[in-house]
Amino acid sequence: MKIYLATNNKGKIREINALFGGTHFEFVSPGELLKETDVLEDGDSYRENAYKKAYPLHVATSAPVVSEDSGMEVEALDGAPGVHSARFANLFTGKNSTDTENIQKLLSLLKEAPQDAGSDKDAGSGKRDAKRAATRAARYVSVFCFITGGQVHYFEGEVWGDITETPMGSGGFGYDPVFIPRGYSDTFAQLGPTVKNRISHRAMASQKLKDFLLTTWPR
Ligand code: ITT
Repeated sequence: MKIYLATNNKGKIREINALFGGTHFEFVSPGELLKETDVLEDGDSYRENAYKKAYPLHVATSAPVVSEDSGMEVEALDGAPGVHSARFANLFTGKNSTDTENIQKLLSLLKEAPQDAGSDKDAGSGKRDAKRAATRAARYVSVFCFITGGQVHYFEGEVWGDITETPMGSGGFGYDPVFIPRGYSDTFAQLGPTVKNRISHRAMASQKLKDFLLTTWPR
């Protein structure tokens, strides 16, 4: 069964179809239709932005539509870039920015942030908390929006990790070359799609969507 996926991001389409491998669902790009229903992703939350992407396409086609909004939240940057992850390097112009530009901006803002979270001897002195607040800990967040027959459903996932000091690896997309998921010592870009699609924020959220779709439209 084909379902529209309201996105311009080829990396997302590839990953989401891989995550639904073995099911009877295939996510297809709406192509030109998406241009006609193009929206400003200016919401304050992933849910809001995901809804803004899916709703106009649902109205235009009357068909079921899935969209996804995602981002990277870094502790030392108070949760930035968050919903602004895709255009982080061009925040004030609103123009699209490349993955390389976004990564460069993130790394330069993090130059002063230490890797460690403080030692036990700092406990109680306030030093450890200060250090922890300035760590390179980060999480990826993914929120799917699914609209069918005017009903809206959301599915969320996250994965925690740390931001590296330099980019490593060539797989994936976006911030993958600088994100090491917890429990691993390589970036998502080095680990490759098999590992990423098992533990990522998108994998967690899409599992929930998958359960819902399989119940709604069993094979
Ligand atoms: P659409 O809005 O067309 O879906 P987009 O790339 O603009 O595509 P978002 O608005 O959801 O998507 O922005 C998410 C950004 O967060 C994305 O461009 C990456 O920079 C980053 N990101 C999200 N998930 C990621 C992942 O799995 N790997 C790397 N970067 C990711």
